[in-house]
Amino acid sequence: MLSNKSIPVVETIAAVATPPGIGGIGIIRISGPSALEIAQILTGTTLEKGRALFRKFLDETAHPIDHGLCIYSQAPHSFTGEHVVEVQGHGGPILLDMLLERICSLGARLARAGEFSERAFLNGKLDLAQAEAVADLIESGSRAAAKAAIRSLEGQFSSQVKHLVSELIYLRAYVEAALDFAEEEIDFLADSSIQDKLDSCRSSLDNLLKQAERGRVLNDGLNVAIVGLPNAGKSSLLNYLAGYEAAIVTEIPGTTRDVLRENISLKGIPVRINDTAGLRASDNLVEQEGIKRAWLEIDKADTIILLVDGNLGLTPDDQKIVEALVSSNYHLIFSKSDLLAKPTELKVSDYFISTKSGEGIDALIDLIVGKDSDYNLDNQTILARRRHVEALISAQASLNQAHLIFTETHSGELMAEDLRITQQHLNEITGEFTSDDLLGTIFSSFCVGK
Ligand SMILES: Nc1nc2c(ncn2[C@@H]2O[C@H](COP(=O)(O)OP(=O)(O)OP(=O)(O)O)[C@@H](O)[C@H]2O)c(=O)[nH]1
Ligand SMILES: [Mg+2]
Repeated sequence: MLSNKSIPVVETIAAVATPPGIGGIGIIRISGPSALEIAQILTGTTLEKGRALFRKFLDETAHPIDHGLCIYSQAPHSFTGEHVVEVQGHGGPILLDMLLERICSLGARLARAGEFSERAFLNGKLDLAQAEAVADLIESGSRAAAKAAIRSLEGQFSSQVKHLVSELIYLRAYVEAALDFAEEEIDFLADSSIQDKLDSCRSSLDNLLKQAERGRVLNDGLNVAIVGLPNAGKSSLLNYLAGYEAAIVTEIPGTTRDVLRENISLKGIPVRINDTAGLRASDNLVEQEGIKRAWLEIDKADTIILLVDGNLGLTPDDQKIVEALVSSNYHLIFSKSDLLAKPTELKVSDYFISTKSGEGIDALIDLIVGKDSDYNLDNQTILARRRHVEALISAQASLNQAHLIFTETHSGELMAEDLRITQQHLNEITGEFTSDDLLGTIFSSFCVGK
């Protein structure tokens, strides 16, 4: 006997799509197979696809709860790819609750966070990077980020990933063909066109990674830690950049204990500046705790500003800090240049600043956010997430490995495997190869109604 038990039933979902609170209009979105039927019972009328119709929204006794526009989008021509009806009533929270309750009593259930976007993804209306761009566009913290997010949403990021994947598929086909004709493998791999294709993939990937890293910074902001010996001028720098006296500044070494954080914007990029306790050996419990926290900030920072008192120059104690900084993402900056009799005593390549005169601060900002990083002027920037950058870094590592094998061992089999892994990492970005767990994590971070 035939049974349809294994076919999952698609439920119709509904949620308020406008933000909570009072507003002129409040929108409820209904999506799924029964969306039209529910809306037609709700309005007691027939709806037509693609037309905004003014209707009353009725309760079970046919009394109006509210009235407004109803817009029906027929599957698959809707955001989710399913039948969708948007019910636009007045924007009062109680009213919208009543409407939503009525819609649920007609057969819909409340949507989970991100469920509309998840359905759009599952129905092939958006790829994963585009679905993420919807959330990032809504949450963008600056104009530059919003502009970059719409570019990602319109597919500028995904199309570059897809282009790279098709280059890789071509290369894989070439290498795998060589494996199928094992005796001729050496000849195949000696073919200079493989080298050319490999080089082309590597340079496209490097370029995409640079763009994604910029997009990630625009999305998340940069985390900058100011560190150094006590009295180096760290808190003075924080205050200068923040534009007000956020931190206590005194000539007593060891003034700052807690980490002080200020969110600022440098050249259109959101930056979080963290001022930390001076790093030195201390018997004081409170200071010890501050120093411990300073090291935690160092671990988390995208960029570290290691401030050194310009009057004293690089002392053995500064040298110890340099040695303890395992990562290379720090800039050594000399402070208090206004006190230097002859700043030229320093090497030309050294950076020096003064928070008294403002000298060197513009150059320091360039150092933090990158010299040519006016994201507002750039109309190429795409918005990306840390997840995308990590996938591109993994793809780069396996592609470099494939290159190494190609140049050194000429093993077609190993090379084919690395190319396969590279492609898999790239597919994680657009969602063609993504675990259900990851999808769950991504979509549940969206808000309800999105
Ligand atoms: N002339 C001059 N003095 C500065 C400058 N920056 C800081 N100072 C002075 O240096 C002393 C220490 O400054 P802070 O900003 O408190 O130094 P800090 O690195 O935060 O010190 P701790 O919190 O103790 O680790 C204060 O007396 C500041 O006025 C500068 O650019 N020029
Ligand atoms: Mg301080």
